[in-house]
Amino acid sequence: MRRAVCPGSFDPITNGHLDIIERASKLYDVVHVAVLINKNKQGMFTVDERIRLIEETTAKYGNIEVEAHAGLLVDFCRERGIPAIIKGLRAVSDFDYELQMAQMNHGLTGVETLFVPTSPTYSFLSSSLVKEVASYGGDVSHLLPELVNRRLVDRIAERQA
Ligand code: COD
Repeated sequence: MRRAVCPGSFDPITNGHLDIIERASKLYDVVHVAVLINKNKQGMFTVDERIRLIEETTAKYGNIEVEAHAGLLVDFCRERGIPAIIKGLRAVSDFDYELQMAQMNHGLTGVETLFVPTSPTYSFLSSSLVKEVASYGGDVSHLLPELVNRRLVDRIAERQA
């Protein structure tokens, strides 16, 4: 069984994430989506909410397992026998940090990182930008799965009430 992991914060999942997950799902038998918990970062969505949004938007691929993880990504991989991390690369600006993480992770346990070039449509897209634009009333519906866009608009309205 060939396994890989797509890790991230997914706060919330965007069409850019989905594109990478979908492409990984065609290359591997099982794709684990790991929602990494960062205790120092207050998210827009709780970890459980992020997991549910990922599960609902990736169910159609049929081979995705979604879990939260607090700690090192290499430990997530080691505990599950996952040999490969899949990362999307948006631009040269992503490369420096992604390369450092890939080399550190490989040095720690030998896990490989594979980079998938983002689709040009999503090369400017990040969860943070989407949240910022939406919080000022901008329309980001073309950048998110419909369900995620609805939840984001509702969450911002709740917070601004
Ligand atoms: N197009 C393509 N890919 C995208 C896009 C897009 N528009 N947006 C995001 N992605 C991909 C990228 O590969 C990105 O790395 C990944 O999705 C996750 O993105 P985010 O924004 O949800 O999550 P990040 O960048 O905050 O995630 C960083 C990690 C949580 C993966 C990282 O910090 C980590 O591995 N943490 C665990 C602790 C650890 O092991 N630390 C040591 C690292 S050496």
